[in-house]
This record gives sequence, C-alpha cells and structure tokens, in this order.
Amino acid sequence: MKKWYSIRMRSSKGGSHENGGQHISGAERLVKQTEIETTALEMIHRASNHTRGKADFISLKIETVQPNEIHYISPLRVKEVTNSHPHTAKKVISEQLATLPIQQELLFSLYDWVIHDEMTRGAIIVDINNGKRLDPSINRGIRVSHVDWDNQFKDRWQIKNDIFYNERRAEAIALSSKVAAAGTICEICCSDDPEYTTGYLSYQNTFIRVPNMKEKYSPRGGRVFIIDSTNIQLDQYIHFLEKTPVLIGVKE
Ligand code: PML
Ligand code: MG
Ligand code: MG
Ligand code: MG
Repeated sequence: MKKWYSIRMRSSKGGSHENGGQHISGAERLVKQTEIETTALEMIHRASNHTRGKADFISLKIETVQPNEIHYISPLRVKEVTNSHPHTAKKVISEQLATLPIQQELLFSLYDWVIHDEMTRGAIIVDINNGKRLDPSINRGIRVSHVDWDNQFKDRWQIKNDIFYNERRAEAIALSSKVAAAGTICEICCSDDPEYTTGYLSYQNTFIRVPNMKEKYSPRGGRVFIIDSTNIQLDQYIHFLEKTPVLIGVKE
C-alpha cells in the first residue's frame, strides 16, 4: 500500500506564533508521495503572498501517515443563504439555527466573537449548555489537521453537486466535514482574510454559506465549535480533530 503524507503549514509576521507573531495563514493537506513537492511549494507561495501581509516565519511539517490509520468520511451537503449585509447576519444565522437548542444571547455572542477574533490561530470549543470555553490554550485554540479530499472523489463530487469551485471553499468543506464527524453540534466560521467576507455555519450535516458575514477589509475572523460537554469526551474529541487522518471520500 502506498504511504500518505500529512503536510501542514502555518505562517506569521513579527516572529513565530509562539513568540507573539501575528498569524498570516495556515494550510493542511494529506497527499501521496508524488504530490509532496508541489504541495509544499504551493504552501510556501501561499504564505509569502497573502492579503493579510507578508510572513517572516513559516513552519512546514511533513509526516508519514499509515494508510490503515485513515478514516474515510462523507462531505457535508452545501447550501447558500442570502445575506446582503453584515447587519442582517445575526438574523440570518438565528433563522438557520432555529432548531439549535442554544440561548440566543450566547449564539449572538459567539457570532460577535467569530467576526472579531484576532488572537486565536485555530478554533475555540464552547459548551452549548453554559457558554463555557473548553479548549485548553487561549491563543492557539484547536488546529484541525490531517484532513483532505480524496482527489478523484472531489472531482466527481463537484460535478455532481454543481458547486462553484474555489480552493478555499473546498478546504473549508473538508475541514468542516471532519469537525462535524467528530460530534460537533454546530460550527460558526468567518475568514480572517480582509478580502473574503463569506463565512459559514455547519449544522445538521449541512455546510451553510453565509455571504457578508463581516465587513469588507476586516482582518479579523475565527471559528467556534459548539459541543455538548455531557455527550463528548473532550480529550478524544480534540485528538480526533488534531491527529486522526481523515480523507473526504469513500475507501476504494
Ligand atoms: C477561511 O478562509 O478560513 C474560511 C473560508 C470560508 C469559505 C466559505 C465559502 O466560500 O463557502
Ligand atoms: Mg485564513
Ligand atoms: Mg488530496
Ligand atoms: Mg483566527
């Protein structure tokens, strides 16, 4: 069996993340040996040409993954809702999440947090029962990793679902499908890219694109995973998100 490789990149400006540098970009792929070089180059290129600024620190990690460790999961369904302005985002989000058993005040505070986050590199985990943050490290959050599309599956899926393709969206759907498979009740995400204002919710197996989630040119954005702490073993949940290799597709 051919080996797979996990390739991870994170970049920052003003020093490394650990030394207080400002996060610029991150990327995450699972590839076969023949794709390592191209993928690594793409990532370095991405870190060096980002709308959030020019990185002066890049960490690139390449690790082997045993094929029998890989979990195959299906992608979320994708839909888009109308939202013409950030001012109406809360209304749209609460309509989409009408059946989520969460206090409206908590939901709105999480939305506010997501569009204003400038500190956290990864995602935060929040308990739906009381709004308590559950992930251990304040600035880092949880960095979902070891996830990618199976390339052939992705090509077929895109044609079948007639989804307008862009790399950023494809990555977000892969990541979010893994997050949902971990047992997350709902995810709220908004990019920290100043040029990119479309965010998404993931709820009940659906990736819900929300245009104009934040004001254009805002360099802030983040991710929150809402879970039920009474139903989830936190260590295993975090381990799955950060370490278990997942391909979006079906095992051949
Ligand atoms: C990110 O850049 O971190 C999030 C991207 C969200 C993409 C949503 C979409 O275009 O469907
Ligand atoms: Mg980003
Ligand atoms: Mg791939
Ligand atoms: Mg962030």
